Amino acid sequence: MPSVSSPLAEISLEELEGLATTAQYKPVATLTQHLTGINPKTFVGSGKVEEIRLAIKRHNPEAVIFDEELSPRQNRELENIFKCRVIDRPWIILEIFSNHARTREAKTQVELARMKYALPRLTRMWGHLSRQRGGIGMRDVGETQIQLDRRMIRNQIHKLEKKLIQIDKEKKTQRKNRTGTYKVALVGYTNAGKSTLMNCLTGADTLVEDKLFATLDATMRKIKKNFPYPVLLSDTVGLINKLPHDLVASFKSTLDEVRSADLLIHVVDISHPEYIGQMRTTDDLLRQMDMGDIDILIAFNKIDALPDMEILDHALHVFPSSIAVSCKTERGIESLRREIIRHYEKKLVPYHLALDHSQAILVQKIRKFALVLKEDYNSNGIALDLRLSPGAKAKLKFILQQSLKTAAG
Ligand SMILES: Nc1nc2c(ncn2[C@@H]2O[C@H](COP(=O)(O)OP(=O)(O)OP(=O)(O)O)[C@@H](O)[C@H]2O)c(=O)[nH]1
Ligand SMILES: [Mg+2]
Repeated sequence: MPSVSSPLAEISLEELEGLATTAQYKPVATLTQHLTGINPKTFVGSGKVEEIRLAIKRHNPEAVIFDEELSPRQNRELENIFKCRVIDRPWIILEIFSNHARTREAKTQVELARMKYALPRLTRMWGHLSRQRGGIGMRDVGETQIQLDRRMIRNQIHKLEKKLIQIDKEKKTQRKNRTGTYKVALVGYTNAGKSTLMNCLTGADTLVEDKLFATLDATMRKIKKNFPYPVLLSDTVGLINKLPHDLVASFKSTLDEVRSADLLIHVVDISHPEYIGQMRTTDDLLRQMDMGDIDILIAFNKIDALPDMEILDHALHVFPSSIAVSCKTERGIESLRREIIRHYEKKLVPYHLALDHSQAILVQKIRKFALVLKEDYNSNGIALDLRLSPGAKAKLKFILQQSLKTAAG
């Protein structure tokens, strides 16, 4: 696993080992190099290439994994020299995503990202496309086969893109039905504890695992318990440094749901030595996915695992409106709940509504998505004092129109 050597690179390499293990590779040797410039042909310098070649001879590994994205040319060149499969960090991430995807949407998106990534990288070494080992097989095949495979991949990309457009349409319809409810999304670096927090807040049983990318599909739960208003909470895919570009593009659509959220809770594993870097990566990716403008509440999680409370004091000082929690001991969860409610109430606007007596049945419906402060039944009808979220206004309008239609019909 060659990488650029520096303290940051060490942490990145550790993370790469985690990724490789999750993808079911067993690391046998790690090599680093302090690069002053990138070699356009082989990424690392010729001395390091030789060193890796010798390590391959000694360990006979299944693959050599680079912690950086290699260009298709570098990938090809290195495989020719090493006579061994060469993989880079984005590909490992794609392999993991491919193994963990469960829903039709996630599977389609990952497959599309993988195809786009593989297309310029097909080599004799990688052989033709099969489903083995997360996708690209190892058979040594000729140029004609590669040409055939390229054509097959292009067709496949086209089909997958069409399928995604269809899935997207279906999801838009589902989303329309959800306007009006306050939406909160949990975002953050992989393994930060998003799914655990989701379970803590909702009492749900979402998959929690001490591995990278346990969650791939956005799960949603309506929470009523301990909240004065219904809140729709979604758990999302974890983010990571050097996420493949095609995957970011693909997941932009999965995260459509998140893009329409009223509030993002950025879950941070404060017990991780690189938590600041992880926060930065998350912020950058949120911006790339057009989510930089949504209100954010930072939740510093895993405070029970902190070796030194000064770390937390410092973080709370730098990010003053953040909340410290531990999903394990439930410390701080109540404060987080209150903070979510405070954010919600900040967004509510006063609204006065006059209804006919014949529309009395609507009051119950309105109560489900709006705060009813006062209801006055008088000879003219029903006067309501409401507090509405911006999304709830659209919902109210819809309900009133429906009621008028029914009355007219
Ligand atoms: N000590 C401690 N561990 C925690 C806490 N919260 C979560 N964990 C552990 O952290 C690991 C990751 O938790 P998840 O909830 O799966 O993390 P995630 O952010 O959903 O991860 P991905 O879905 O992979 O992005 C699990 O082993 C959890 O048990 C906490 O407050 N304290
Ligand atoms: Mg998760």
